Amino acid sequence: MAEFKSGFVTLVGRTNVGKSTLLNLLVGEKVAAIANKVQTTRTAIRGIVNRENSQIIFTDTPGIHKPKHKLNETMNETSFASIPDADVILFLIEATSEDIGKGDRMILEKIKEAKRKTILIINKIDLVKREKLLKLIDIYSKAYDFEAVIPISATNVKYKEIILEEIEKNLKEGPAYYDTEEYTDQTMRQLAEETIREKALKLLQDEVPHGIYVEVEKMKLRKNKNNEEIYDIEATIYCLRESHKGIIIGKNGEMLKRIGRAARIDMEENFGVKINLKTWVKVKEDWIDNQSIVNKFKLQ
Ligand SMILES: Nc1nc2c(ncn2[C@@H]2O[C@H](COP(=O)(O)OP(=O)(O)OP(=O)(O)O)[C@@H](O)[C@H]2O)c(=O)[nH]1
Ligand SMILES: [Mg+2]
Repeated sequence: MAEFKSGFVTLVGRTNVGKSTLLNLLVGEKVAAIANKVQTTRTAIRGIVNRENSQIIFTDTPGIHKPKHKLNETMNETSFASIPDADVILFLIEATSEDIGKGDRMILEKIKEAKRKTILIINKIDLVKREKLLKLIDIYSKAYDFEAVIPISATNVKYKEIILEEIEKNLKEGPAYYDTEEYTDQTMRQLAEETIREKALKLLQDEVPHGIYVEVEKMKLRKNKNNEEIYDIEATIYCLRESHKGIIIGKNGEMLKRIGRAARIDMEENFGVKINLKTWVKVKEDWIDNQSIVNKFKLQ
């Protein structure tokens, strides 16, 4: 019989390279928020893949970026702190890169220090020509001794198995750390908060979405008149300024309704249960520089 393997795999990379997209692809469930904006992921999110002969526990991390405030600093710290703890690192870069940029070089230095097994994932190959890709592979292969270099498109499911097999090859014998039915260690409350934040990120513009955080105050399962199970969820979207509050609520409350509707549809699909979602918007100035609030996003 084949030995059972297990291990912790961390996804690291600059912001917006597609780490969360890849995590969701590998897990086969939506565990992390995705948006075409920088700094979508704020905290370490675990996704679990259970295979016949292995259990792989992934940690998605906030993208590395230039810090402007305490939240940013904490996000970078969370990502760098996850590197030495990993059995295998998935280092994601964008295929469109010409060279090893400053952010990627910084990540590579941390990987070198930690001396962890690392697989280089070159994402978004749908956006570049082959010659450019080969050049990039060459540059990176000279910079570090990667276990493997895999060019992919995280939006295409055909790459899933290739990556999982490569990871499995690099894992050691070990037990299943999590129940094999589980695919994340996030609570439903955290998933609900992330879903609402993702919709706000997608629908809002400029600096507004980066200054928000979501807190679910109530989550209660009940039966409705037709004896169907329904979750009552109440959440508050905190933002930095009165003007932001106005934008989030929108004319006649339209924007908040859109955010709520999109979040509800997503959650009903992911949780497999009807949802009754109520949302409020409140201003909490300077929360982004408030260490005790920001600690909420620290690596657990
Ligand atoms: N064209 C293309 N776009 C992709 C691919 N993978 C991801 N994206 C897009 O890239 C954007 C960022 O994806 P995310 O998964 O949120 O990126 P991230 O690295 O988690 O970003 P942060 O959480 O901010 O660090 C989204 O709009 C994705 O749809 C890909 O293979 N090709
Ligand atoms: Mg992300």
